[in-house]
Parts: sequence; C-alpha cells; structure tokens
Amino acid sequence: MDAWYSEHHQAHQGHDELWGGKVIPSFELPVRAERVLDAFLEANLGRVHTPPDAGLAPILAVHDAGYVDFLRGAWDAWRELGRAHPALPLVWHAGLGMPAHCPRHIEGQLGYYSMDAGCAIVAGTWTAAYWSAQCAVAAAAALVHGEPAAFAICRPPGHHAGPRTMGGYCYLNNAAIAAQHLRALGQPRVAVLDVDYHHGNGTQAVFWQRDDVFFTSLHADPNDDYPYLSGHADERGEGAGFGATLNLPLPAGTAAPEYMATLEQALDAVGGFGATAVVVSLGVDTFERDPISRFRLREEDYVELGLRLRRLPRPVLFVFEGGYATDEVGRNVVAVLQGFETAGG
Ligand code: OKP
Ligand code: ZN
Repeated sequence: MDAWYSEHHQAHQGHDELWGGKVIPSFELPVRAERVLDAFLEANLGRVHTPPDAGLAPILAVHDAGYVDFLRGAWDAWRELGRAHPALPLVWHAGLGMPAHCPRHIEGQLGYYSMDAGCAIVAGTWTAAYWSAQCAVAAAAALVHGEPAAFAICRPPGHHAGPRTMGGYCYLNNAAIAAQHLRALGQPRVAVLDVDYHHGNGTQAVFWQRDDVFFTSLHADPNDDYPYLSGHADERGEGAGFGATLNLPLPAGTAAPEYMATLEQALDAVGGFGATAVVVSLGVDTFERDPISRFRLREEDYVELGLRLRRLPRPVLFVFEGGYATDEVGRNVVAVLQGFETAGG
C-alpha cells in the first residue's frame, strides 16, 4: 500500500500540555511521524506521496466554519497580545447548563473551542493540522480510485477533535474527514475502527446521530484514563445513529489475549454493518512501554493485529493516531501494516 505524508507537520512543535497539574513539553513530538515514515520506507511497503491540496471543503464537511476560522487565526490573535509562548485555554464550558456565546478575546475562544488543555497552539499548528488532514483526504481518494489499502501518516493526530472542539493533541479529525470524504466520493456505508489506546470521542461525536458511518473503538476504560468523559459501552449513538456506535472499553493492564478477543467483536460488528469501506484509526499507544498508557501489547502483537484486520471489508484506510514511545512507534505501526499485507489466510 502507498502512504501519504507532508513535512508541514514539523512546524507544529514546541507546544506544551497540562500534565498532572504542571505545564510540560508535549509528548506529541515531530519525531513520531518521522519514525513512522522511516519505518514505512525501510519496510518497502509502498510509495510515499505528498498530498495535493484539496482545499477546505473536505474539512468543512466535518468541522464548523467558526471553529476552522478560529484555528486558522488563533496564533496571530495570541501574538497580538504580545505573547510568544504557546497558546493554551483558560476556561471551558463544562456543563454550565446554558448555551455559551463565542467570546471576542482569543483566550476565551481557546476555551470555547477546547475540551481540555492538550492542544496548545503555536505558529505552525494550523499548517500542520491542515496538511495532516490533507494526507487523510488524499489517501481516501486513492481508495476510491481502486487501491485496496492506503496509509495516511497524519500528525497531529485527529480522533479527539470534534465538530467544534480541539483536545488531546487533536485539532482536525483526520479519520472523520477521511470517512466523510469516502461518503462524498460515493461509498454508501463507511466504518471507522479505532484501535488507539484512548477513546476517539471526536469521531464518535461527528457520527453520533448517523447511520451511514459506523464507529467502533477499543480503548482504556474511561473510568480510569483519558479522555475520561466518554467511551463507555452504553454510549451507542442517538436517533438514526442509535446502534451505529460500539464502544469496547478495556481495563488497565490489558494484554494481547483479551485485546484480540475484543477486537474480534469489533470486526464482527463492522462486518454486520455491511461497510463498503473502512477507516482504521491506528494508534499504537497500546504498546507495553508507551509513556502515557497502560495496555501491554508487544511488537509481535502488532503483526497479529494486522493479520486480524485482513477480515475487514476493503478498501481499508489506515490513519496514524497516537503512539508516544518514540523509539518503537515506527516499528509498531509498520508491523500492523505488514501483518495486514501478508498474503493468504
Ligand atoms: C491522544 B491520542 C493521561 C494523560 C493524557 C492526553 C492524551 C492524548 C492522547 N494520563 N493526555 O489518543 O493518542
Ligand atoms: Zn491515544
């Protein structure tokens, strides 16, 4: 399979995050995508393309225009206050019980459009997020042109970003944008399978009320881990979308046997839905030595994961999400792709 990668992601760096009550440099580093690119090339899995510019339309099919305008202008507005350090929100509309107005002040806007303090904005954030989404859009288009599989090396990641919220290192929801783009290009039923360690709350929100895009996710039990406020098994969608969301939370310490058994449930559900195309939110922060997570998958388990994903209806688009063990992230991602590309079975 071919991959799509844009070096614009490098402009998004030097950002901080709120961690255990302290502001620290983010775990979400440029080297992550570089390691994935290196491993993909080294494994000789396919060619790497720079995405063409498909413009804002595929992004605006998922995200509110006001939110997109905010992201584009946030750094300049922050700089106008004389601030040279990364922008972070100060307020959140956390169940105030009333609708909120979008404020004029950039500090207020950062809160209005955030779910947490995981999304600092620096000079290159918009450019990086825009081209990350373009990687997903271009890879989705390749599927429609007949490729059985494709890989979008997205950075920053996307699955925590909702229609009008950033959070958890995510600004634009690359997987949701790709799934929606597949719909726009004529795929009638699209499934998103999210295997990142964290619940893909943003993707869930985008498709919450829809029956044409199925969302299923394996992730850490939100009682015990980020994003805490979503990902329970009783969240199943709403209205027409009821039943088109399937959450499979797992306890801290989960290792391959329980993980693979649960994956089979997700695969059954995607098959039962009758998906004509699948987007895999591919995070490898389920790794035993991931610095921010608590599952116990090993490198050989990622090959097994890829082998099992061959049961998915094709075409399949892999979208890079999390994975913070920078020495192993490339190998682990590529192990999934290699398992998936193994002939036979
Ligand atoms: C983004 B993705 C947990 C802190 C979590 C934010 C994690 C964002 C993960 N102790 N901080 O899903 O990989
Ligand atoms: Zn994650």
